[in-house]
Amino acid sequence: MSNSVKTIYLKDYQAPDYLIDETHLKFELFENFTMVHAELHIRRNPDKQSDELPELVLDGQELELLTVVMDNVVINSNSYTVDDKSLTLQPNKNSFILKTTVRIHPETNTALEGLYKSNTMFCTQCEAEGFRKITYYLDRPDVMSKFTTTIEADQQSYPILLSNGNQIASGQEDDRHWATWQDPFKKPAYLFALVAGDLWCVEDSFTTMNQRKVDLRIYVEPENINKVNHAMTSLKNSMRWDEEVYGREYDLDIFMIVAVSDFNMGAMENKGLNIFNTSCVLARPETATDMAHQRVEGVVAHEYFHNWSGNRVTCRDWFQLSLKEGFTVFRDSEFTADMNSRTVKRIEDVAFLRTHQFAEDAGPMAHPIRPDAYMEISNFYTVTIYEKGAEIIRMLHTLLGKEGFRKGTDLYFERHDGQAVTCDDFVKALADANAIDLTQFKRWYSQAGTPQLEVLESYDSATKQYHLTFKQFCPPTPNQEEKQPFVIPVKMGLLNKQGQDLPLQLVGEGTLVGDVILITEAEQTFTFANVGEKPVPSLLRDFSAPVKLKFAYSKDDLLFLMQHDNDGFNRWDASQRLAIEAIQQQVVNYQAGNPMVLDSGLEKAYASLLADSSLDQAMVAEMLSLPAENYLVEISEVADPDAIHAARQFIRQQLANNLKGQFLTHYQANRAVSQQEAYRATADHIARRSLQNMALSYLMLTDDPQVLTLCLDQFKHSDNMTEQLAALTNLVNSPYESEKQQALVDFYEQFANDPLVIDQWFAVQANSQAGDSLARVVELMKHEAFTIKNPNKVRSLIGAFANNNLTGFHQKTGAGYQFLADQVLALNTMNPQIASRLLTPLTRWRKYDEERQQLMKAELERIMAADKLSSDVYEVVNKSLV
Ligand code: B3K
Ligand code: ZN
Repeated sequence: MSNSVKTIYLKDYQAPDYLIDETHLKFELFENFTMVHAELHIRRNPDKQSDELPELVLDGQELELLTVVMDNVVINSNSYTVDDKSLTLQPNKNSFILKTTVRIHPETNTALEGLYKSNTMFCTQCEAEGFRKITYYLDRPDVMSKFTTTIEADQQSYPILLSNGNQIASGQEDDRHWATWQDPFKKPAYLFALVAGDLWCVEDSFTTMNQRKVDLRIYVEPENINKVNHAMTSLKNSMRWDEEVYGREYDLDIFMIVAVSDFNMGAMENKGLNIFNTSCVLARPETATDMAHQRVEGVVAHEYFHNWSGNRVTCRDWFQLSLKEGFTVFRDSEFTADMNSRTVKRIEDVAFLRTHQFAEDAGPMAHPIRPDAYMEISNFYTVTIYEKGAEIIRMLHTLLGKEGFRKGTDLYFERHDGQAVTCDDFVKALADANAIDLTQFKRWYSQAGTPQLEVLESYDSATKQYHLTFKQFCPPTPNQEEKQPFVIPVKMGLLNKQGQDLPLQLVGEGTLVGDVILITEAEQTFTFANVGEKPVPSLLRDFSAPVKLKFAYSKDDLLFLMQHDNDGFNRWDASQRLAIEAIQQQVVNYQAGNPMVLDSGLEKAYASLLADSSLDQAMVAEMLSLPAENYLVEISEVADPDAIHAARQFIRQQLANNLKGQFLTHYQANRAVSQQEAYRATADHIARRSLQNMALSYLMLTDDPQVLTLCLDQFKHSDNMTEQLAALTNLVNSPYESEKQQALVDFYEQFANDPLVIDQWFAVQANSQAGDSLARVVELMKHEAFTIKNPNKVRSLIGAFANNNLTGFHQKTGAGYQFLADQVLALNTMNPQIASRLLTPLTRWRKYDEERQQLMKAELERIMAADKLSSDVYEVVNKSLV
């Protein structure tokens, strides 16, 4: 199979020969099989005329074809061809009705793509190419059709029958019942959804800006009915926000969300019937952390926003995926920023981008946000398409300004409503609405890699001129040696000695709009006039472009920016640069066998952060958290996992010892409030808890029995998961063996009936810094609560270990690599998408020393040599070994 995997190119795109105006589906659901009857109203694509009628090639996989009828004439099997990917027919008319019946097996579908079962319910996942596992179809996003769907099933086992749109009929016969749903909006097959099960729902309503009442329903399995309030509130907030910020109103009379336990990703935006991973819907204080609450809010918003950016205006082909994903991530991150703390959200997003997307951009799977080739589209739901895609949209927002951007999106939605379009169409709408040329900007769509932006300064006190020279360079990526200069908006300020922003007055060449300068050349100098003293530049404020900024800041500059910059993001960034420098020096000491030392500047900076009561607690917590190990890997030439871990840990330890008093004061003050006030998932409460837990994690390094008592108290007597899980995490990483074991047992007993909490329990152990973590993970795979068939379990145990447990995964014996490869092979046939995702850490082999490289490569080669590799796994392994 592996060598039959083909590469698909954007340049080969052809409009479809046929269109499907109407799609009528009937599902008969049974325990051992499902019958799917499809009636397709097909006609030739008027835009593609030729003399002869072309063949009709319908996509279909794993379908048992029973009948084919064209315009009421049964077609016998001599008149069509079927292979494992398609059904080919020769039509004799320009328009006709094609009816097919197929038998499928959702009950044995472990790939969780197409129609499958999660626990006892039936559900679907069709994006990107899952619909072809349901029936023969033109399974491509530029074929948009009006769907009518009838579902018939056993009444007792499946009392709830749902599909897209509005329910228009229903009935009952003996022990079976049926319901018919109709979606008035044309849509591609990837947005089709079906659910059948024994579900309960919470109902609410939303009145739109034009006073239309929309029914809102969130369906869950009965035991989860008390965990949907947060998702419902998030949904209503999202609907209001999209009206206020984008002028977008919801368009059906009903909006439904269904939560399922077995789901390959977070959620799916099917028209009117979103299907969610339970982890992105269910949240209540006792079982979900603050982070989980925020994830629910963000994902609910993301899927809801797709109703316009994705569904009403969809993608022409899958190369355009970022058209809907980048834009929608930008929309949801702005929503979250408006609902919570804007600066904290920006910090979190940038930390994520730098750790994960920069690493992807520097690795074998690097691709532009609009790729020009792929083998398996499922492999392209990446941090590049999503998160870098969102950064590109953010830059457009910066370039056009709030009003200009809104004019652009208004034109985009108006011009392309009901169409399947391209990234070019999106940029053109923005350009047309603002009469601006975005030709050069579009290089961000076609060139992969993270540009480096090196900045040099010079100050002339005689002329009072300050010069900044920018040099951009983008390293080569697979199939792209040379890059053209990007348009890079740099939001900036020049700080005087008092820490105030000087007015920016540009002289000579270059563009300055507000506080944003535009870099367009490979090398470019900007001159600022009337600068009375040598300033400290604050560059790339708010992280205005996804680049690696290099500027030779002195330690004093960084300390100064940390305290004075009026851009919160850059204050945090200065703290990170300072910490990185301190850690990297200790990496060198560790490797040379020299004693490690704590930089006094860093300690002083942390002490003053802790002493400054005027600061936002969330900001203090962000600034006190050292850069993640994974990020330290990403910025290393050759990453040494043991040295990185030891250096970072050493600094944490020293800070803990030296600033113990201050940490304790913050801890106790915040813990006291937590004990008095009921939990709320609001920004101020979250900020307080994150500082409290940050302080606790430092304090636990001081080996003080009194701190252990505090930690145990927090573990046992918290009314919320944020505090309880933080305490558990600290215990698991502590030297207090018996307390740790007891806490793990108690936690499991307390939450054994809540799979999402048990996922956390697995993850905490997978991330454990105890030396035997791999053995523990292997043992936990045999635990009664673990099953490799459930993606959440795989992610929380295997994924957490391989991605986050740096020293455990990269142990020198190669046992971590071998373990991961074994799991990839086990999942390859069972669930190719999950198998392929799990591979990510192995694809980064070039980052490590020669010995580890060999060990990692050997595992990739072992996977490559295996029988029957899925296209998903094949593509990633193949590209990683090139
Ligand atoms: N559009 C879906 C992702 C589908 C992934 C298919 N392998 C979720 C989202 O981005 O909203
Ligand atoms: Zn999305």
